[in-house]
Amino acid sequence: MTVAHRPPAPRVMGIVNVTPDSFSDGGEFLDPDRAIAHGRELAAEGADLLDIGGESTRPGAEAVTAEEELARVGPVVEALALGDAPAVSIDTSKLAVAEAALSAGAAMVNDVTAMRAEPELAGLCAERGCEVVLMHMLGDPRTMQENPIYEDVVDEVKAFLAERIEFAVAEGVDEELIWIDPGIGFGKTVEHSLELHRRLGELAELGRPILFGSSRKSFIGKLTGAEVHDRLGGTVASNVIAYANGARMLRVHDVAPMREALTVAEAILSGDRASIRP
Ligand code: HH2
Repeated sequence: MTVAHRPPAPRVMGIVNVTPDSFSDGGEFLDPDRAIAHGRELAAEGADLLDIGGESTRPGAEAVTAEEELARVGPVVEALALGDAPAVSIDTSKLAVAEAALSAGAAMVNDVTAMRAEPELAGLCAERGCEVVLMHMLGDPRTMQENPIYEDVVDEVKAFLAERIEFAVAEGVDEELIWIDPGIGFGKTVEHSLELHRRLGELAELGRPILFGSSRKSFIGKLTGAEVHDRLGGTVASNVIAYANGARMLRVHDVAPMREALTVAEAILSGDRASIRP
């Protein structure tokens, strides 16, 4: 068999939502002890990073204050960033939340607004030398899914991310620490989401690794008819395709099945016999 290409092993980011209203697991882990236990479970399942968030970004979600967000995520970040557990990422757009999380040991700031909500976040990340995720979103979480229109979704996402990389670097962020993300579900129709999967490789031309977050999202339900808790098969298909097309980190709720699928996908794509068990 010819080896088509040999992509480096992807990282898996496990989602820990400390919120009452996240679209798929709202309220399940609002209690800090449950969130911490969930993070440890995802770590045991093979997560390379844990992405901890205290504000839902689902369409129509209520905004929360920095105080409230910090009260939710603070104890969870502190507990999960200890010891040799996976690295912790803080999913926030707020300077105060990011600052506290980084001080408590977080190694990455994942900002769905790509530092547009609070541009000072860039200076903080530069100073702390943390990894940064810049994500594309059209509009804001309240209205983004109403009627997103693009002439060419991939070209526009790419141009946006190029501009945000330039901004972050101008503010002192080390370019080598930046991840980019097409923002599946953030101002995208089903067709836009599918096209972003197919043409993901074009975003890699920006020279930064791609983080991909499609876990349980509505485009899967619109294709399969499955309710939010029943979208694992669709999630796995989406993420395996994203990996084959260039994604280097996959943000998912269900870490164990994703790891299993990636082990097989990686073996197929690389043609490497080393992963075959005796
Ligand atoms: N998606 C969500 C939240 N944060 N961050 C990145 N970088 N990429 C994403 O695709 C992404 C993200 C939404 O998913 P979830 O956290 O499960 O839901 P909610 O925002 O309702 O808490």
